[in-house]
Amino acid sequence: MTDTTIRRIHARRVWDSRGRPTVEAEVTTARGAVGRAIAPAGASTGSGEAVDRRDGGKAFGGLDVQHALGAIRTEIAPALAGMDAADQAAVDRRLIALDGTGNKSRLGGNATIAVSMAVAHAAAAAHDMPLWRWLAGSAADGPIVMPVPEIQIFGGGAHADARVDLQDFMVVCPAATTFAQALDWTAEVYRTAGAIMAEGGRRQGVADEGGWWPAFADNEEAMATLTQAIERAGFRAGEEVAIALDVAATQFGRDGAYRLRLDERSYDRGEWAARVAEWVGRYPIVSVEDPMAEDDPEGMAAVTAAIADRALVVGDDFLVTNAGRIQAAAAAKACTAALIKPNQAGTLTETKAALDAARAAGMRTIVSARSGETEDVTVAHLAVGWQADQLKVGSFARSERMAKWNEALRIEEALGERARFRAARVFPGGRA
Ligand code: 2PG
Ligand code: MG
Repeated sequence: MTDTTIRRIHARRVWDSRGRPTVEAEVTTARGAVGRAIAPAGASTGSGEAVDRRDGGKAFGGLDVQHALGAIRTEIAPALAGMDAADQAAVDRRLIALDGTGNKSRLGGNATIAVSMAVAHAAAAAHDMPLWRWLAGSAADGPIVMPVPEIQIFGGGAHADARVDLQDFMVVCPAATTFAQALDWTAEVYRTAGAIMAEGGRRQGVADEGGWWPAFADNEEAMATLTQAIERAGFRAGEEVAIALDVAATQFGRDGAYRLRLDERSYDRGEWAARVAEWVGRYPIVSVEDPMAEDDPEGMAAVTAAIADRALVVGDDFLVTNAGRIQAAAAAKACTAALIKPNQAGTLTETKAALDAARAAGMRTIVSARSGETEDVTVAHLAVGWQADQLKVGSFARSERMAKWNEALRIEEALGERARFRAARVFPGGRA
């Protein structure tokens, strides 16, 4: 038998893609297998997320993580020593009990997710398996469905100093037949979009996740320019390559009122839902994330009623990778897909429970990275191992993004003939 007993857990401070401190955990088993993982960090966070523990004070804008590292060293490491890394559920139960709060605020969600993911990596390493295979369990020997990549072309919102109000202008490739081909097509669209911006004298670098900086006169111009980029790159917009938006409306909506700074317009709930539906009608949009604020389930249900036959309605800040919230949203018909972010939940087991709840409710599932990322590629393995419908890790530039796309490419290659890619079925109206 492989010995997966946890012998040692080491915590170190490393740096994320925004140059901010973050938590890395390294788990070593009795036989010397090592698993390592790094906590990511969001910028547009939901209020129901697991809480990142940050030190405050002067250093690094108050964002240092010495307390979270201390929690791993003095509390988590001793509590998990001797436990079985292969029993993820038991490890995560211990983490949750040790924290004792509803939102990981005592130990820090950044401490718990780094440890939880590192434990999974250690168990996989002890079995001499890639993480996706360890997570897939007995399913690993059959056909494996690769996730559809959802890739940002223009950044915005909290990732671009609110230069435009909407956050992510992304593409998906419903007609691609492999994960690799979806990346090929996206590379052409990304490059073409950059060329269009340069022609207009509007190319001003990239936003936090690598998407082109959104130098637009209004929010809708981003959608029009993206449609133009898809077509000029040689694709049929909506069929071969389509648009996916993350509105991230919690950033500009409160109490049922929505204010677009750039457009200098305010909307009430009904008007805003109608505006979003109008965009879905006018542009080749097949997915809309957080169209309404996290405190507006009524608005989410209104948008879902209006567009669900044409586009996915995705909950991110609205659901915060929480199984209970996902069940409630399904009952209220408030969305049709769930974003799944490990650090919103704080442990891998809770992340998987959220994904299972979404799937059981008939929702689509999108495993997602954060705007603050690192070279850690765990999410690529989660998306494949759990056979999520989509993978969202930002744009097609900057190595903290490309590391994940490239890892998924390697996995698809390793799967060979066992890899399946059925992009069209993910979106409403797509073929099975
Ligand atoms: C989101 C993510 C990724 P953040 O809103 O979906 O784009 O952003 O990590 O800042 O929450
Ligand atoms: Mg989002």
